[in-house]
Amino acid sequence: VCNIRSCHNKCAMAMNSKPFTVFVEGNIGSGKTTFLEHFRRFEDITLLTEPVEEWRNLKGWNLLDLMYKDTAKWAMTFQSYVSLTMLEMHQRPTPTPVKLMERSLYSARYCFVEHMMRSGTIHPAEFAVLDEWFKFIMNHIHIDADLIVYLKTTPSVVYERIKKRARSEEQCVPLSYIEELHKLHEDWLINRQHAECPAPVLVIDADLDLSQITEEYKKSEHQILRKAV
Ligand code: DCP
Repeated sequence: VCNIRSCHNKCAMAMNSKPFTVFVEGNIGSGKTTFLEHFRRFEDITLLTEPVEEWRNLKGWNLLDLMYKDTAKWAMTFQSYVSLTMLEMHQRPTPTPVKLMERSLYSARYCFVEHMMRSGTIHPAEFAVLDEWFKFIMNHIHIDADLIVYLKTTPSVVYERIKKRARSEEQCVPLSYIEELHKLHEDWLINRQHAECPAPVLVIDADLDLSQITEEYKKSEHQILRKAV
């Protein structure tokens, strides 16, 4: 393996090795999509934004909307489809040395499904099925993970953003849900309460507004592009 740090990316590619894989995680409205867009200017990065549009249109059905309108009935179906689309993203062949993904199978399980189980939204039997799928995937399919970027936010800040962006399905999302999701992200990424935290975590202050956030995003560039600062 070439030891020259600055050419490591190219060498890795020439050797046909796996891309350096980064998951971007954080609460709803924490700016994951904006963060990914910041990296569009760089060569050699594959950006995989979350397949929200697929969740909104599966053969004409808006699963995200069904899930928010009747959570007890649709949460299991929705999370099952989220897992499938996330697995497809994890598996997607990447022709570049760096792969930047919005969310992962891990946050689906440790934040969203965990919340549904703890709040009683899904039946323990439904949780058991989702959990068995998750464990089977973890035990039998290799999921590349080299770095997690955690866009850390204050619940009240993202709550205001969610109200402002007015995604129709999210109109009824209460602050308490955002607070609980925040705690689950913290438990997973900061307090390490689950066995699996698959990669080192880089924490970014994502409370800053758009005019200031670029400077904050820049701080992560060298770790993602793996160049000397
Ligand atoms: N969602 C869910 N279960 C998951 C993943 C997402 O219920 N396993 C829901 C929560 C949101 C919508 O899907 O209503 C999209 O959530 P994300 O936080 O993943 O994406 P955002 O678009 O909010 O990200 P950001 O604003 O940070 O770019």
